[in-house]
Parts: sequence; structure tokens; C-alpha cells
Amino acid sequence: MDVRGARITVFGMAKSGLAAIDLLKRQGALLRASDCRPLDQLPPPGVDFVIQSPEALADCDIAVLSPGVPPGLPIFQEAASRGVRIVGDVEAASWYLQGPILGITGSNGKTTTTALAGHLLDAAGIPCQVGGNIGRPLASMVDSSRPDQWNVLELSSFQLETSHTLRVRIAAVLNITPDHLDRHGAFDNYAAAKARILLNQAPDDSAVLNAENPAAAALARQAASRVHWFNAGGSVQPGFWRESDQLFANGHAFMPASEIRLRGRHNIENVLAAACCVHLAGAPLEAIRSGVASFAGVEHRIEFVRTVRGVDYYNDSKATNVDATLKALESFDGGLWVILGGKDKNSDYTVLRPLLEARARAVLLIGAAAEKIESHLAGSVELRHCGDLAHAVGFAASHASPAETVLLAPACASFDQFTSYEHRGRTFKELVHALEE
Ligand code: UMA
Repeated sequence: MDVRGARITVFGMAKSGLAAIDLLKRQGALLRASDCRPLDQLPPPGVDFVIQSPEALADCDIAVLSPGVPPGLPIFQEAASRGVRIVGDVEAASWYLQGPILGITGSNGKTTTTALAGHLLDAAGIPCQVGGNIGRPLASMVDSSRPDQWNVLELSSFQLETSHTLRVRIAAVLNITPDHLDRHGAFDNYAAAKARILLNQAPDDSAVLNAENPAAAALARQAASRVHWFNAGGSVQPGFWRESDQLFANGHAFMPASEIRLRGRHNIENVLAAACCVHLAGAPLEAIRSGVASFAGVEHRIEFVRTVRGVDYYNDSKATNVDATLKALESFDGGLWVILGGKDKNSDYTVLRPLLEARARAVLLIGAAAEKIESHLAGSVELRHCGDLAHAVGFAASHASPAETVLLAPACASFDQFTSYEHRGRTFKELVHALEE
């Protein structure tokens, strides 16, 4: 795409928007920056700035939206009706990206699967770079892209919704369950955004779909590419599956599931999906096996921290919603001291009751949501108000017995006491590392 002389406004002055400005400026476009926050609250964009408003779209040929900026806002709909092209930052960056894309989307597991796919390609000696929703905007990957190198991308519904010509050679859809309904309005719209990962596929491209997830599996009907399946619950052809303790690739047992270091059934799905994708990209099964066995997971996602006096500590600070906390609880057999709480997101915590009753010794409550969670869980499991993480870790350390587990999986956002879930997770790990043997 030749954007020389084109008038482009980039919306959202955080990671994605700043990277898009940098890229498009070098492509010769005439740039303007916009954000709903005033300039004095933003990093300097280095180009003219107009607050998010119809004026920001005046005399504009293309609007490039950061993932967090909803394209359904009236100002964008009005601009589109005047012929302004509305695209996402991933779409704009893809115009200049070299090399094929291996893209991964899904409601849960996409960061782990993306990181693992990159790790497996490395293990197989196949050149790749990893980015997208995982935290590295595609625009900042363009300069380092090469024709013979895979771009392994985590793609969110926000990024796919505003992509039009993006071609994903190997596209995995891990699962589609309700999420981000505040942005997409209805589940069907959200699922349709995810389905766009298949939009520009050709017959020699591949769609890698979860046979067990109805909304993901249903995409087989609209795929123009070859469909490959993955299934943690038994055989499926063509594709990758788990049967008792063995992982199979198109009928060949290639590794025992017990060699996977990540916990939980959902991580078996993630491993099968990543393995299937990288095998399609040319990675041999032996390299996949050694790569899977050496992958310790992603920070803040059921991350093992340390064993102190026989008690294991796990950091799942990324469990910022109830569904993620359920997945974490399912990953352990019992003996859990679970730290819950933070900033409530209008969640229903009662759905945690059955698993907590079955697996938790106690729940340690922290943060602003503590009282609401208490009212939702009362009578199901022992509850202890700890106030903050330091007191929760201290209480768990002095009460948990050897072979038990302390799990931070808070089911809430972090913003009441921390700047981000990463900040919360790092604080937890520091507290655990400070415990005395
Ligand atoms: N803003 C506006 N107008 C609006 C809304 C927001 O101007 O109507 C501004 C904000 O004031 C802020 C900026 O937009 O200045 C933020 O943009 P952004 O939210 O797109 O943030 P980035 O830092 O660019 O991060 C984005 C992704 N964020 C979202 O999708 C919300 C990051 O995913 C991603 O890692 C990054 O691009 C690089 O690709 C985060 C995320 O939460 C981790 N993703 C969701 C998820 O995983 O569930 C989809």
C-alpha cells in the first residue's frame, strides 16, 4: 500500500498508536495524532495532535485505530460514510510486513499458545518473531521482518475487527466463549470478529481449530483453507490430539502429556494447538517434543514461583476474571490457599463455589472487592480478610502445610491496589521470594 501523501489520523496514543505513527511517517504519510485524553496526559506523539472528535477526522483519508479504540463510535461511522478508510493498527502494519503470518486468536490461552509457538519454532531452528496482542505492536515488527521469517502473532478480536486485507497463512482459533461484550455488543459480533482471522485465507493456507469448542469448530464451514483440528479429548483427523497420556500428530504418538510443564487441561489444548501450527510451518515432531518439554510458561499465568517449606506458590495474576480463576482452580487437585480480590468488574463470584468447596483449604480476600466476594462465597469455604497481598502471603505461609499450594488467582482487576496485573504479580513474587525457608 502506497501511503505517500495520504492524510492519516492515528487514534490512541499508547503502544500501538505510537508505533503506527512511527511506521507510517517513514512511509511518507501526512500524520495526525488523536486520543480521547488531552495532550498533557500523553507521551509526545511527534506530530500534530487533535483531541478525539469529528475535527480529528477532517480532511482525512485513512483513520488508523489502536485496538482499544472502538470502531463503532459514531465519529468513525460518520467518517466511513464519507469514504474515510477505517483500519486497525495491525491492518496498517500488515501492508509493510514481510514474511508469512502464523496467527493465534481465542478467548483464553492465546498468549501462552503464541509464546509457545514462537518457542517451538526457535527449538526447530525456524526463523520467527513474536508479537501482536502479546504486547508488541505489529508496526514495531515491520523493520525486523524478513521474507523467510514467520511472524507469530497473538491477534485479539479488537485487532481482527478492524483488519480487512490481513492474510494469516496459519490461523488458530483456540476457543470462543463470551468476552468483551461491552465492546462487541453481542456474542455473535464477537465471534464474527474472531472469524476474521480466516478472512483472506487461500486454499493452501491452514485453519487450526479446536474440535471441542462449538463456536471455534463451527468456523470449519467458512474456512477457504485446509482445516486441521486439535482435541484434548480424543482422536481427530487431520490434526493433533491427546489420548490418555499420549499426544498424537496425525496418528503418530509423539510425546507423553506428562512432559508438559504447564498445568491444567486447557494448557494441553494450548500445546496441541501450538504444536499443530508449528508442524504446519515445518517444525519436526522431535523438535516440538523437546520444545514443549522445555517451555515453562508465560509470566503471571499459573506461573510457578517457588517451594517454601514444602508449600508451592503459583502466580496467576493474569486471572483478572472469574473464568480465568476457574481454569486455574481446575489445574490443581486440592490443598489450595487461594488469594481472591481486587477491583470488581461486576462479576458473579458464586460460580467459584463448587470448585472452591472441592479444592480450597481457604480463601484469602484482598482489595476492594473483598466484601462482595465474601457475600458471594459465604458458607462454601473458609474465608479470611487479609486486606492486601503482603498479609495474604504472610497468612498463607504461616498456615499452609507441606504439599499444599498457595495460588494468587484473584478473579478481579488489579487497579485498586496496583498499576496493572503485572505489577500485582511481581509484588506477589517478591513477597514469596522474601519468605524464609
Ligand atoms: N483511547 C482513545 N480513544 C478511545 C479509547 C482509548 O484515544 O476511544 C486511548 C487511550 O486514552 C490510550 C490509548 O487509546 O491513550 C490506549 O490504546 P490501546 O488500549 O489500544 O493500548 P495499547 O497500549 O496500544 O495496547 C494494545 C492492546 N490493548 C487493547 O487491546 C486494549 C494490548 O493488548 C496489546 O498488547 C498492544 O496493543 C500491542 O498490540 C492488551 C489487552 O488487554 C494486553 N488486550 C485485550 C485482551 O487481551 O483481552 C484485547
